[in-house]
Amino acid sequence: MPDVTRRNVLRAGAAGAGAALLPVAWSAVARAGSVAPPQVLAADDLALWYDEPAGTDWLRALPIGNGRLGAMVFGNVDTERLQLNEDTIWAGGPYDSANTRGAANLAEIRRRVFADQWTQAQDLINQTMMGNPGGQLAYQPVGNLRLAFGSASGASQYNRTLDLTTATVTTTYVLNGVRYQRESFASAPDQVIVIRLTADRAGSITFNATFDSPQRTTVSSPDAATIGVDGISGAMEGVNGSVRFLALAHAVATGGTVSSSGGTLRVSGATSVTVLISIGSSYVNFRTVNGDYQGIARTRLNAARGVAFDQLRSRHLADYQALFNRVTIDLGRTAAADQPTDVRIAQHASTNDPQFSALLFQFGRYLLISSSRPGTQPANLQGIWNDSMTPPWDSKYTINANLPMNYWPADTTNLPECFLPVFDMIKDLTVTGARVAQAQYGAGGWVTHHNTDGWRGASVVDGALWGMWQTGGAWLSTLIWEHYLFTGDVGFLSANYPALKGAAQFFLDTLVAHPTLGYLVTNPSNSPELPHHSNASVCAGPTMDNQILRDLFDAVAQAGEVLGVDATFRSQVRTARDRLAPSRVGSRGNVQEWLADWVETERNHRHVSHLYGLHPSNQITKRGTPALYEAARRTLELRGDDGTGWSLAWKINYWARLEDGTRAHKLIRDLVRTDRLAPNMFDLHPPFQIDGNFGATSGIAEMLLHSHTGELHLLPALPSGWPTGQVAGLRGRGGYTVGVRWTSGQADEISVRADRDGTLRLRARLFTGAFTLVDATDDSTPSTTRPDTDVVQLAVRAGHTYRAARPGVTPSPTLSSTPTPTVSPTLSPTPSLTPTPTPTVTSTPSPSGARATYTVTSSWSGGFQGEVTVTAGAAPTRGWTVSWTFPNGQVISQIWSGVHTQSGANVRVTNVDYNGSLPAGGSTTFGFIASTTGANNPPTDITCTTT
Ligand code: FUC
Repeated sequence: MPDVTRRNVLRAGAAGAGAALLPVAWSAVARAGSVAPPQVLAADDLALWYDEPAGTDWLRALPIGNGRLGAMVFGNVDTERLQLNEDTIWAGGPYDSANTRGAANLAEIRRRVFADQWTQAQDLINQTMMGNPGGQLAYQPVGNLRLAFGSASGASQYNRTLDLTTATVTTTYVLNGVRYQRESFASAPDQVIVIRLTADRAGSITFNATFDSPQRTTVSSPDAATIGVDGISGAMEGVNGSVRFLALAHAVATGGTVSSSGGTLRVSGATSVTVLISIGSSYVNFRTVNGDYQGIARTRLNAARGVAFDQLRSRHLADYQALFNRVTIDLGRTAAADQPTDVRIAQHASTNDPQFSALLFQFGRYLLISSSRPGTQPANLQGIWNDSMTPPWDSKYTINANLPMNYWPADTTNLPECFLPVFDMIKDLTVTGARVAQAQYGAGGWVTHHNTDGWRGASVVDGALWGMWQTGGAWLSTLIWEHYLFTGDVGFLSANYPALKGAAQFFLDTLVAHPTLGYLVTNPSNSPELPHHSNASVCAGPTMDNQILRDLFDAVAQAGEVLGVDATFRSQVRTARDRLAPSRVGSRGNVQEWLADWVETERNHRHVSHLYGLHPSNQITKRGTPALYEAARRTLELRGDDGTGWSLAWKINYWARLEDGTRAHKLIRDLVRTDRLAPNMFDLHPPFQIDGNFGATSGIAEMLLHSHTGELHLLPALPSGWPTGQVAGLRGRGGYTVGVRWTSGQADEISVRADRDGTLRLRARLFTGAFTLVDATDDSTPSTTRPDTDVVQLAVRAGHTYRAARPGVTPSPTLSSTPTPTVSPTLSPTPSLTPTPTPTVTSTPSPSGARATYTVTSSWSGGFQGEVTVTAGAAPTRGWTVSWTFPNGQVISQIWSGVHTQSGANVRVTNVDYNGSLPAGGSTTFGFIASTTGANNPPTDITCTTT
């Protein structure tokens, strides 16, 4: 395997143009008389659908994923292709990115920057401060599974969908009088990808299945119904490929025959077939790659083989829908939704298609659920979907814009669990980043620059112009506090506080006083990727750095207060914070991007970093800093609307924060164009970059709800294009679940459920007229104050839902589910524990109040899997905890929705769903997969509690 020439990729894309990678803009023609297929209507139009297969075009294939495993499903009639990914298959192997030449040149670099000798400073950075190696390593594919069916000639009634409500890709067609159907999904509970093939005439399914891969691999037939591909990741940047992987595909058929030899799986004359795909990787963490990848692949396949397809599917649905169903959105529907998805994109500029915004919003949530789950890698530049050994920008993590924006919708759209991989990554970076801080700056704490990869590279890469940006770790650390603001989870804050503190420590150690202005500034750094003079981006104290550091220092000080720790450190960071340069209005009425009032060399540059203070931060607000707020608007006018896919998505969020729904909506329309959205709705930089999808979802949420100034502001940027609609389940900082319904651009009804006791400020135009406000949980009328004409303030109680409405408006049952804290869950029927022998439950569930307890004893060894189904009683319920405790000796390899902790000799697995809701009679399933190092370690004391 030749060393991947990453620099070539970089050259094509580093300036952001990506010219060599530009896909040709595509087109699609409206279908006369088209109507959405019944299954799309059944999904309330929350489905992507097409009347043609993807052919060879990856950007027409449809993504499925369970956070760890990903596949692009092509849906071709003659040969189905599943292009496969596993989220830890990275080129190279563990490496230490710190440059051991030390910090000796830092003083001279700083001197040159302060002397306005920027290019000379960059030269010295390129000579002395680059990481080792000078670039990072790529995320790589596993390969493809192809099912060859034979000729497609004569196929008709073709249709394929990606149903976002079930996370399933379905392909149907009629061939030789037989209706065929394929359903594919990636199951998180069972950790396999499942393809179900059915036909309406017995014995009609015949195909050969094979693996192929661009990696160094060998294929095999491990048994009579299974094929495998065993490989190792590629070398790159002089680092040998070291991640080993095994993918297995196994077929179970009803009717017909199945055989496997020489790496080919043959299915003949079957009536239905289930193909299970399992993938194991040797990546354990950024330092270790000796995992039992073959054991993992086999254990997961063997466990799934014992589960009937219906059960696999129902577990997948329960797991996925527990996340996806938390937010519903309806922006109205027009006949535009009766065209296939690619046609809708191609026509978007000339049609009124409000449902497409709802689809785009939910597609981003779908992609986050599918690419980022507790215990997995964070979503990279392509989520988890990549077919190339040399993907654009290595498909890694770009921190100066892209990685943070991937997670903007995580909390606001009620997917807090999907955020967790980022905090695991931050923890890794505190280790590698501490090495870089020490070696390259002689500083304590930890630092990360503008990129990282699977190995948690933390040094300066790609050249000073792009890479010499110090505040990557600082920005990531602010996400800890941000997440805490939504969840109020003190345990989480405490566990992640060391990372926050370490990020701040680095800057306490490295900020320097500006020689003339006196401010404490970063030096050297840049305003991401934008030269302020010809070929010179490096500078001291760019506005974005100052804004990020203000947030970082505030966060660490407030976290220290919450946790009651580090009083001295707190006052140190507060002192440093007060010496940072404020954001300023420049000569053009704009927000100044640098300390000096320079004019950017590229007026329409894609990065608008200095408005970080407007979004995601709250340093620039309409009512708090009116002058800067106006300057932010002027900045956006000067920069212009156009940009890369992700840049457009940033601007949706910006205009939403500027409370300009018309302009935010215009930016959505700019993003829904054939040069910015692929036929499969993947956002195009171009090329494909998933951040634009996540940014769009975040932007739509920001148009409907703000919570960044200590209040909930409903419909702050509602465009006239969405005159009537409803959204439910959005989350606000402070721990609120929010729903709102509107007609003619005006809220009719607002619902807010509080997680905690506190004071709630609600801002909405509704409050400027007549309205009613009740505590819907106990039917009382809360007393209110009116700090502003459109603001109501009230004391709220944990678990209570408050409803404001225009007089005479009938409460909508779908806006919030009424909490019924007295409901007892049932664990039904008994905890299911596999494999055999089935563990013995020695006490039956005895729900008392909102709690049920089991004691379980049994013998077991090897792989282990357990799950509990929580069923609501006669009334809906919200919020529950399921926990298992069992003796030490297990390795928890996968859990969904929750955390595991080790306390003394016990491992405790806690599956928490504190935001989900269950309708009356509804149920959801929680579980984990563990492997053991010893036998006879049964779980004990399974409890379930609801709140
Ligand atoms: C930054 C951006 C580019 C691209 C890359 C992945 O370098 O400036 O536009 O998004 O990250």
